[in-house]
Amino acid sequence: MINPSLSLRAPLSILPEVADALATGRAVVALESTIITHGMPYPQNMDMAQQVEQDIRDAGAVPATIAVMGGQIHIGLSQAALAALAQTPHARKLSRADMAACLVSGDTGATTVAATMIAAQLAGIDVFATGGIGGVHRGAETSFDISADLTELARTAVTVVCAGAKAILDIPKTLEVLETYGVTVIAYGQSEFPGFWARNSGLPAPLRFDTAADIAQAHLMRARLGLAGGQLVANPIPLQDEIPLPQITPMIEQALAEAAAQNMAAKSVTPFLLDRIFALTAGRSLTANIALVRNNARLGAEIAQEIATARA
Ligand code: PSU
Repeated sequence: MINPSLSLRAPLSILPEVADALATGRAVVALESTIITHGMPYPQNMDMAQQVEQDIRDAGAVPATIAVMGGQIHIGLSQAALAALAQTPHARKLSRADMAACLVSGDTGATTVAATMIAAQLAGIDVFATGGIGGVHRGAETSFDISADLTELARTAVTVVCAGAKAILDIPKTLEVLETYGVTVIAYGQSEFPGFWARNSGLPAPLRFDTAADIAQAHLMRARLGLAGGQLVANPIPLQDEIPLPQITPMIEQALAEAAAQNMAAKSVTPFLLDRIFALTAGRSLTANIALVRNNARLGAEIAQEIATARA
């Protein structure tokens, strides 16, 4: 359900297909746009965005890609808007801190996990699928670089499906912070926390569920308990698409060393590292990234349908 007290005031522009699905209680899956503008090069980013929307439709749910344009938070993008966004190289990368300011300025802004969660909650969407979340960066004990995605998971009641965390982050510290914040972290179908490009990370997941129905029930139970905050579902990349940990680890280490040598900081760190790892893996990281986002979209659609059925 749309939260009327919030959404009446928020400048939301909801695509008719999405508005119809929300009004009739059908399953909707939110998608972020930073992965389009900052996570992948053109034209692969546009192909990925269209393919992922199709995957969600094929799985029986309605996709809602979210972005800020022209002073409105768009919940669902037309094909033309999606294509335009994929070719906007200087879109702002929005999080909680700068979303309102971007709406005021009228600039085009891509939503990170944090900003997409805020928009999804305003629109009444429970489930959001993406590739990777931001987390605690390596060296955070001195840089204090911790993604606002983690704080958002602590306060906004959306279930986020990702493929685990990338080893460009400090994964043990990321899991520690999520635990401190009371975020439900669930590995899907395995006991180990997945490592994005690799199915494993060497770390146990806090929780494991094997069905979308159980994940949906846990989402609804959090609401019944009145708990703020969301769930993070970590869905391992399909076996045929993974870059095993021993192969990807040295490339991650090299990219991190280059980022440090070039004094990369704040919002530019993640896009820089993704770009370098793309080059070092000769493009394989991108193929894997697309495969895992599609896999997450399909699981997100299943969870959203289970939630819709339970509410009907
Ligand atoms: N991880 C990816 N691709 C991405 C991102 C993360 O594999 O595009 C984006 C997401 O939008 C995420 C954001 O919310 O980066 C985190 O950025 P930061 O670390 O600056 O908070």
